[in-house]
Order: sequence, then C-alpha cells, then structure tokens
Amino acid sequence: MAARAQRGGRAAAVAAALLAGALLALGQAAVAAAEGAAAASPHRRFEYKYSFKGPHLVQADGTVPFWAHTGNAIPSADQIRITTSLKSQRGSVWTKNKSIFEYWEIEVTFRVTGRGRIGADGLAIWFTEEQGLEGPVFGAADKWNGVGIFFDSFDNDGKKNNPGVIVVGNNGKLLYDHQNDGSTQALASCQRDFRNKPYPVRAKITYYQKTLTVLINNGFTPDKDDYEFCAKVEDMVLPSQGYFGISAATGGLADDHDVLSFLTFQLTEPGKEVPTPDAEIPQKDKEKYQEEFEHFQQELDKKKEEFQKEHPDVQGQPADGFFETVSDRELRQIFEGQNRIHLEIKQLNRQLDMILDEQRRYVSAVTDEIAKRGAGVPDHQGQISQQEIDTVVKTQEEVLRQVNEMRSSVADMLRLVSGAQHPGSAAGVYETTQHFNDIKEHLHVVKRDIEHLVQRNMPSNEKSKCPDLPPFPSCLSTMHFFIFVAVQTVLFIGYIMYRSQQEAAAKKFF
Ligand SMILES: [Ca+2]
Ligand SMILES: [Ca+2]
Repeated sequence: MAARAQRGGRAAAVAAALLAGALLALGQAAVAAAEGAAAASPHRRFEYKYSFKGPHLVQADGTVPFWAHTGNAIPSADQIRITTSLKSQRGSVWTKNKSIFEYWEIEVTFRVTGRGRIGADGLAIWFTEEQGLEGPVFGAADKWNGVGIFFDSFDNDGKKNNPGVIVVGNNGKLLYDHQNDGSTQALASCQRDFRNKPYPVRAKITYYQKTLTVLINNGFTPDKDDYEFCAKVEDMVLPSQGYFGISAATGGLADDHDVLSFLTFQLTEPGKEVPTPDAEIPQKDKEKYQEEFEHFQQELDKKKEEFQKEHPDVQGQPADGFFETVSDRELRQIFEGQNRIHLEIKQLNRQLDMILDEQRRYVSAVTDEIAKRGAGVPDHQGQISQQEIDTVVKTQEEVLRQVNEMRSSVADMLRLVSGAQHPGSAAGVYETTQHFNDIKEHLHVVKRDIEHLVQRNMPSNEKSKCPDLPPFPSCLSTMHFFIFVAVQTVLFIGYIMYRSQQEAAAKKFF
C-alpha cells in the first residue's frame, strides 16, 4: 500500500512536471514568436556568396563555391571537415570575397566529436579584415583585425571552464593568450559543452547596431530555432569590410571538427536602403561572379534532376528548404509550439488515466479482500474455529487483564483524587487509623514480650513472689502501733497550732 501510494505520488509529480513542461513550451513558443517579431525589424537578406550548405557542397574539382579552404580542411558533399581527429591538425575555410555589409548575421552548424572525454583544441568563427588562412589561433592567423568567436574545448589554464565559448576582439596588434584560454582578452563568454552532442550544434552570431550577440543551440534538440543566449558585446566596432571564416585545430588530443553549414545574412536597419551589390562590384568581378553563379546554378539543376531521377517518389525541391519568409517562419513556429503543447497535454492525459486506473485497481482489490473475508467464514469454519477461538480467547483474556489493570489504576487514581479533594479529613482519618493500628501492634508486641518473660520465669516461682515481710517484734502489737501513731499526730497538730498562735502574737508587736 505504501509502495502504491509512493507510485501514485511519483505519478502526480510526473504529471506536475509535465504540466510545468507544457507551460514552459507555451512560454518558449511565445518567446520564439517575439524573437521572430524582433528579427523582423532589420531587413535580413540571405547572402549565398558568403554561405555554404550541403547536400551538394563540393564541386567536381574539390572546391567549395565562393569559399577557400586551407590546411587539413577536407570538403565533402554535405560538410567540411576542418580537422580530422589526428594530432596537430589545422584547417580553415574563408570566404573568397570581402563582405561589404554594415551589419550581418551568421548561422553556423557544426559538430565537434571525439572519443576522449576531453578534446582539443577547438573551433573558431571569424569576421576579419583579412583572411587568416594559416596560424596558431585555432588554425587561423594571430593579430587579426576583427572578431573571433572561439569554441575552446581544451582547458589550457586549468580553471575547469572548458569547453567554453569566448568572444575576442582584436585591432590587429594583439597576440592571442592561448595559455590562459584568452581569459584576459575575452569581451564576453559562456560555458557550454558543445562536444559529442546528439544533434549538430548551432551558433547564431548577430552583429547589428554595434552589438554582437552570440546565441547557441547546444545540440540537444534538432529544433533550428531553439537558441539559448550565450554572450553579448556592446559598442563593438568591426571593420566595415571583411571576410567570414571558420577554422579549427587539434593538439595532443584531437577531435573531428565538422562544419555542416555556414549561412550569412545581411542586416539593414529599417528605413535604410538596401545596398545593391551590383553597383559596388567592378564589372569584371561581376561578370566572373555571374559566370560562377550560372555554373553553380547549372550544377544545382543537374543535381536536382539526378536526385529526382534517383528518387521519383520525393516531391519538391530539397535545396529550397531553407528559404522562407518571416511570416512563414512565424506561422511554422506557432504551429510547432502548438504541436508541442498538444503533445504535452496528451501525455498529461495519459498520466492522469494511469493514475485513475491505479486507483481503480486499488479500490477493487480492497473490495475483493473484504468480500473474500466475508464469504470465507462459512466455508472454512472447521479450520478456522479452533485457531480463531483460541485467538479470540487469548485476546479476551488480554483485554480482561488490561481492564483489571485499568480498574486498579483507576481506583488508585480515584483515591488519589479524593485525597487531593479532602486533604484534611480523609488523610487525617487515615493517619489516625494508622496510628491506632500502630499502637495496637505495639501493645501486642509488649503483651507478647511480657507473656514470654512470664513463661521464661515460670520455673523459678519463688522469685516472682514478693519477699516475705519480716516478723513483727513481740513487744509491739498492731493496737499499740496505731495508738502510738494517733498520739504522734495529735502532738504534731498541737505543735502546729501553738506555732501559728505564737506567730500571730509576734505580728501584733510590729
Ligand atoms: Ca584552450
Ligand atoms: Ca580554461
């Protein structure tokens, strides 16, 4: 029964937790909607020349369109492996062109995986004036001008704060303090374990109105928009033009550092005109880019056709999946939020059903037990009688004994109570009686002692009698004795009278 109650309690706790979860989901949906609304404020444009994403990431010649890769980086169809999990590897990928956006947002999806409990060294996302193609800072050049967001796996300074994320700004003169994990140079940081997660880790880095914000999805959910706040740097001045890049390095310990996508968006403040890139790019470059774009487009179309031939069942165009309008996104977020709420409520319902079921089972079990006991008496009378009667008799005896004890104690109580009520009379009588009894007893003792003495002295009879009077002298008879006494008395009285007369006569002279 206790176990049942405990289970019931646990179920109730689970239900409460689920309710809390549902409310949380509701809150998150609201927050997501609010974020969507906030993100709608600047104009946001996807910049394909500063982005990469599978599934047809690498071209036939092994390069990634619009991106340059260096070191140990290996591009493949669906990701770029910046370093493999081998010792002392360095690799990086950089945009081929300088961006000219005043403000921007990048969404990077990556995985850091390794068999060790600790990995190294980490991964860095860059926006710098020059490409840092080769160097010691997570596989990229030191003394950069711009900003680096470092996902530092290895705890060089032993402060137990890694894996962590730090934002380090540099004007092109600072040497990175690798031994202290850049702790003195960090503009902002947060502690996040981004290694070996079930889903790819997502980082959303926004530079808007001189504020750099880093949001992270820690790879626990596949939800693209489930970001947590990590770090914020205000009044940050970055070069007006720069390269986006991502780099990684391994040391004595090694992780695979894989980048699945790097999406760049240009942000324009509301009211400001969206700059037309065509006007700012030289004609020659423009033609080249156009050619590159067409080539890429053709490749893409070809791949799409191939894909559709290979998978005739699949409808639609998978490559268009990540283009969506703001309203579409909001609708989707609301829909997903509602879906989650629906799921949570369903789960709650299930839990409640379980609790009810358990209660019903419990009640029926109790009823059965009672019924069984009621019906059991006539069926097993012969078996039960002896045992039960014995038990009953014993119990009754026990009860009687208890009652007697109680009665005696009650009597004592009563006496005490009455004694307390009439302290003078009752106690006095009691004491007096006691006293008399004592006296009586003492008398008895005295009597016994006397008898004992008498019995002991029985043999010597003579001693107990008074001694014999000595024989009167023959010269004096009893008569003579009395006469003598009478004469003496008369004489004495005469003398007394004479003396009193003498004293009275003497008083007359004074
Ligand atoms: Ca480190
Ligand atoms: Ca550290």
